[in-house]
Amino acid sequence: MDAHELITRNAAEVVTESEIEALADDPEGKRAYVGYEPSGVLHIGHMLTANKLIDLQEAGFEVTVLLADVHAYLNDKGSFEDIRHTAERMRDQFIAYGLDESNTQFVLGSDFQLDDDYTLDLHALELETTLARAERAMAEISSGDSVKVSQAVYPLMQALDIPYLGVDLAVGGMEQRKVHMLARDVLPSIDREPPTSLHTPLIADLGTGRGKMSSSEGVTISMEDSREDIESKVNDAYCPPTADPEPTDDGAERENPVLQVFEYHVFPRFDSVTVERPEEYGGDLEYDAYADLEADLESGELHPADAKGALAEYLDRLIAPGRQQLAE
Ligand code: IYR
Repeated sequence: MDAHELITRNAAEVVTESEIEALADDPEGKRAYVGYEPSGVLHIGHMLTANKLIDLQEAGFEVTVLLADVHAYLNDKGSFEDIRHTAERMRDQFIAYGLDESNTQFVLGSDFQLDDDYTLDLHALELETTLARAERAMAEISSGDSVKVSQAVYPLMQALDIPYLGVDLAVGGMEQRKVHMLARDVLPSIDREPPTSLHTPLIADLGTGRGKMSSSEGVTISMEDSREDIESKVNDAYCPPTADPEPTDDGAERENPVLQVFEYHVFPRFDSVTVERPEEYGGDLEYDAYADLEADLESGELHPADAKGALAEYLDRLIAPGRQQLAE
């Protein structure tokens, strides 16, 4: 796979295509980053952007993981002391998951976001941004119903992180896109370059195929799960046997989260996937590419129960090193 394919595979969007092409032409020594509000234990949402960081490392990039303690504090995630403590646990989880330790820089937000220069630049961005714009940028990130001033400051700090960390590429889930668009618009006002960004898709809730999989609601998979937990969650997952998921009562769209997890989590990390089946049902199936597995599920050649069995097995393999690290 060439650098451009590694950088863009499974991305929902890149901004802009020509800027990504320029990075792909000469990726050696370029730096990409993702910021995470510390939560201690990695879950499947973190793993999705981490997979992209692993792709980028393979393409020649250096990687920064921002443990965004100040952002978590602004987003009402607890006391600053607790958040900081949690951040320390997260670092080891990322390494256990498979980020290349020799090529990953971990930075705590509070190590630079409280400096004088940063604060003054932040105030300059505050002068450039309407409350309505900041609020819109946060719509898919903020927790809580009522908008606090802290939530208007949050996206401006996220924008400022990009030049302060000196990165060439900002990576995040699709819920981060409006913050990155805001960054493109406001950073030139303080003589900084508009940043290039890459967004990973949102994965539907495992149980229902609706909305987005997250740790706060619905079913998620985390490094704390035992093999049995994973098996039972995957077993209960929504996985219609045909290409047309059943409509919901309210007409909302549904995805097949079992297929999504194969596509975004399993195939990027394994060269091939074996679905074990008893001889009487046709014996084992071997897939080198996600599209073949999808086609077989949708044609009925592959039964959802067999697909789920394989998914639990491969998820368990992805999670085992993190589970082991938590036990140490
Ligand atoms: N908004 C992210 C956390 C975050 C991301 C970046 I990229 C930053 O520079 C700072 C914070 C989240 O929703 O988890």
